[in-house]
Amino acid sequence: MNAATPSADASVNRRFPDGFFWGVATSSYQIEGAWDEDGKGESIWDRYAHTPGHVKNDENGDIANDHYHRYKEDVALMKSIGTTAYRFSIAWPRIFPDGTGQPNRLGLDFYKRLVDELLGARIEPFVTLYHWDLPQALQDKYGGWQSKETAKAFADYAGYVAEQLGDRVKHYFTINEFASFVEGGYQGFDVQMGGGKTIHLGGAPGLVLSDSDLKQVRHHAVLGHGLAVQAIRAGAPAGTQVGFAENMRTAVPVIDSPEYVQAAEAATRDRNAGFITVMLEGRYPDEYLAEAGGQAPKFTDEELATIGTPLDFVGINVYRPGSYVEPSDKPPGYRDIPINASHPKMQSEWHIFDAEVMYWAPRHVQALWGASSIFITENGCAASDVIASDGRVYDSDRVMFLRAHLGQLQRATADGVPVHGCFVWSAQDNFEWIYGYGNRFGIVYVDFDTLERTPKLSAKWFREAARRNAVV
Ligand code: GBH
Repeated sequence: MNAATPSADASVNRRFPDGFFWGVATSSYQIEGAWDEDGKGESIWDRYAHTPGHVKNDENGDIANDHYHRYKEDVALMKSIGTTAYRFSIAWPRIFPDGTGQPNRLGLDFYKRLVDELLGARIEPFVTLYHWDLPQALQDKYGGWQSKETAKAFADYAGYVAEQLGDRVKHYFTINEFASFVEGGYQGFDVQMGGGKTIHLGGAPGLVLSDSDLKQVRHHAVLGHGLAVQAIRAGAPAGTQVGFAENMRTAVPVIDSPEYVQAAEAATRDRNAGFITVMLEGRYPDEYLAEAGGQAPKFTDEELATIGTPLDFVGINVYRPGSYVEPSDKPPGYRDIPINASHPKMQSEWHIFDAEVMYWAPRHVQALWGASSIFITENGCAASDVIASDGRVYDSDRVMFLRAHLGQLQRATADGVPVHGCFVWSAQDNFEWIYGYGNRFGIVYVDFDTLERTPKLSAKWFREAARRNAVV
């Protein structure tokens, strides 16, 4: 063998740091089913999906993957594909059917059973407290996140869960994807695609508020996060770690040079002003308030201090670049470049493809906010998966997607960005919100007639990567 021969063993130079978590993720409404069992209250997604015309083919999460009854099989499956961490969400209306008041013991018991099963399989549980299934009662009573009362109720619920599960769960995410449920649920929002095209997305509760009202909803959501962080710390044992999981709008620099990187960082800070930036800086950027003018959210200094409560880690969902930027002589010092019409994309209509985002997103988080611990709380893609005649599912495009993204993530860790784990979305195909069951994100295939689970080719890839703690 001469010096120019490449190493045959990826684990030599494409390894992740020791102790890196190889995770998969899901959320309650998307997989549990059992929508009205054991005393569970109605959620806004139950109501929204039960109303015709909202979800493709009028599908809903009534049964979904029936994970509520099949969780043991699902944990065993996760173990068999080498998973070392599982990020799942708790359905608030299972714990407090009316949003507040008396807790429902049966709902809590389900999560205790699930967590015990995970710990028995040596899979670390990571709990998300809010993945969009708000108790309908709080929507009816307060207009949901339009009121501070919902933020307070969220903190009470979060504190209660942390107290009840504190002996076995060490990591909590308060809220998943603020932008998605706030902008999507209370106004609807446009996503930039190639060739100047945009698409419009929405979700429960399906309201269309004014810009100023929307900014107030955003404020209540981050306030709910901050109050929940404090309630979790008050209720859980010392050493419990808390953060959020946000789909950061990441600006990717066109060129890897200091001016471009600086422009991309500035753009990322601005684009996330109402969520990540205020949570990590404890204040709204001046430009955000100036731009909003009379429509700025109303807040107190005390609320800002709560929103900015220091966190143990930063969680980001990474799917695609939000934009590409280059430096500009004019304020704000950067400009978006158009995305080409032929830009590659994955199956979901919003999903443009560029794995570089997996390098820049955590690197921006470290550079902008000095985060000392970062988790990639979601990364993955939908694909046109089918069971082949030999019974297998050949999702070659998902293998490409994951390998490319994890390659960029490994590059980030090699550059000293403190990423401590990555959760593939998703552990299995599931209910993809307004797209129903059409968009399959799983590394495990689910037949939604028989509910049979079949690991895909990507699960085999994941297992080998996890085993070697490296990009393979
Ligand atoms: C996440 O949402 C959700 O957490 C999860 O429940 C869902 O199943 C999964 O991803 C797959 O969709 O702002 O540039 O990223 C993602 C929902 C977030 C997708 C906003 C579209 C807009 C493009 N959406 N995104 S961008």
